[in-house]
Amino acid sequence: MSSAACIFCKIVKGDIPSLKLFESDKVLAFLDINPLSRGHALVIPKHHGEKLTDIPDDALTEILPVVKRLVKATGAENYNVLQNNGRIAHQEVDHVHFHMIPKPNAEEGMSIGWPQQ
Ligand code: IU
Repeated sequence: MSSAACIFCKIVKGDIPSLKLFESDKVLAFLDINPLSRGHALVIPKHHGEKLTDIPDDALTEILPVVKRLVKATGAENYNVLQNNGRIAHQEVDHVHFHMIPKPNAEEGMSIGWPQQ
């Protein structure tokens, strides 16, 4: 299932270019267009679903191993893995995505910059 208006579905289909890091039948990983740190990646199910609870288990279970591989590829020892659901929880793109945000060192520190509610 995909949503014609969904920007991440367009990335999955190749209608919008992305810097792909990993791709399988069910999962795509690509660099975030507005990274919070060098190597900030997004891992998404190809199946369109707005929130975590909309995604089939078989797609979800493929995602964390991909996140883990990306962490290892960066060599980062400090990193955040984030997954936001709903506007109040800072979700901007309504297609489930896991952020993998390396924090290479203290000088190159990450600032998420989310507003206080
Ligand atoms: P959020 O969890 O929904 O707040 O994060 C959305 C992320 O999607 C954010 O980090 C954006 O920079 C990123 N992004 C992207 O990588 N490519 C896009 O075309 C769009 C958003 I729109």
